[in-house]
Amino acid sequence: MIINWFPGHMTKSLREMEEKIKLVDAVVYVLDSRAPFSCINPELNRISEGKPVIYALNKSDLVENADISRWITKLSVNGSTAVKLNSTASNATKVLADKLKTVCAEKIEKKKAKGINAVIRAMVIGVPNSGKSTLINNLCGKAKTITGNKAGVTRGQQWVKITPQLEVLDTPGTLYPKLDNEKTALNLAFIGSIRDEVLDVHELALEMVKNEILKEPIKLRYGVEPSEDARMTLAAIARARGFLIRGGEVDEERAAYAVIDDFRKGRMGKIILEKA
Ligand SMILES: Nc1nc2c(ncn2[C@@H]2O[C@H](COP(=O)(O)OP(=O)(O)OP(=O)(O)O)[C@@H](O)[C@H]2O)c(=O)[nH]1
Ligand SMILES: [Mg+2]
Repeated sequence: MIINWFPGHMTKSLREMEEKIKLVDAVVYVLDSRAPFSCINPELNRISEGKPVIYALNKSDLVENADISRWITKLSVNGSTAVKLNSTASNATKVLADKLKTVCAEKIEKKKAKGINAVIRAMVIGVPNSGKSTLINNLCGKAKTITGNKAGVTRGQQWVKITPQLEVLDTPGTLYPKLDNEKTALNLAFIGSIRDEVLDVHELALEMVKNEILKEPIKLRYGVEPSEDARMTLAAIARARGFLIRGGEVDEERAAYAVIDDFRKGRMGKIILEKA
């Protein structure tokens, strides 16, 4: 499957992030817990270099706790830390606000010695649809940023004041321009980080039903044994779901949308595509 996945506007987004990085004390690097490795890209690493990084393993509600714990250990190296988050749960991001204070403790203490309350500024970065804007809304307890269940919702940067002592910068989701690893591209497409408009939904669903990790969950969800022939599997899913078109033919397209949506919404169970 060929994925044309780097829209031109991302170059501009990356450049704008590079300009603002000087102004921030820390970086919150938001990863989708279902595919943390694919969410880490060299461009974002380069931009955050030299700043304390807190990895936010977001959408943790969609994977098993044990898998998250292993990723937290793996990512907590070289001065970086990691926290487990479900940004859709109320007050779930307090742990992140506390971590920001910890990594900026030196600045806070220095200002305090001068009788000033430090203002901590953090840039929130990550691939599209990883939940950056939702996380920010959770931090401030208000819908200050626009969120949406698709890639590319945030179009420009936006500062959000969380408290008088904490400000965060929302950024548009960005990908890596030169990605030649098909597995990473597919994982990003599975989790909804690549705009569906540039993907062939039917082909994407075929890739899903072929995926080793998804075989068992597909069997459990649809009562269909994935076969060697991905189209046959998709047709069997359509039949099992009663997705038929006139003449009794199976509606593969509808099955394709269902498979993708079921995975993304966690209806196939807690699935991690990349273990630590
Ligand atoms: N299950 C679950 N869904 C989440 C979580 N965080 C965000 N979402 C959902 O993920 C989708 C994308 O959220 P956004 O906050 O718009 O993502 P974003 O990273 O800002 O996306 P871009 O602006 O496109 O880069 C929305 O449907 C959110 O409700 C989470 O922790 N768990
Ligand atoms: Mg956003």
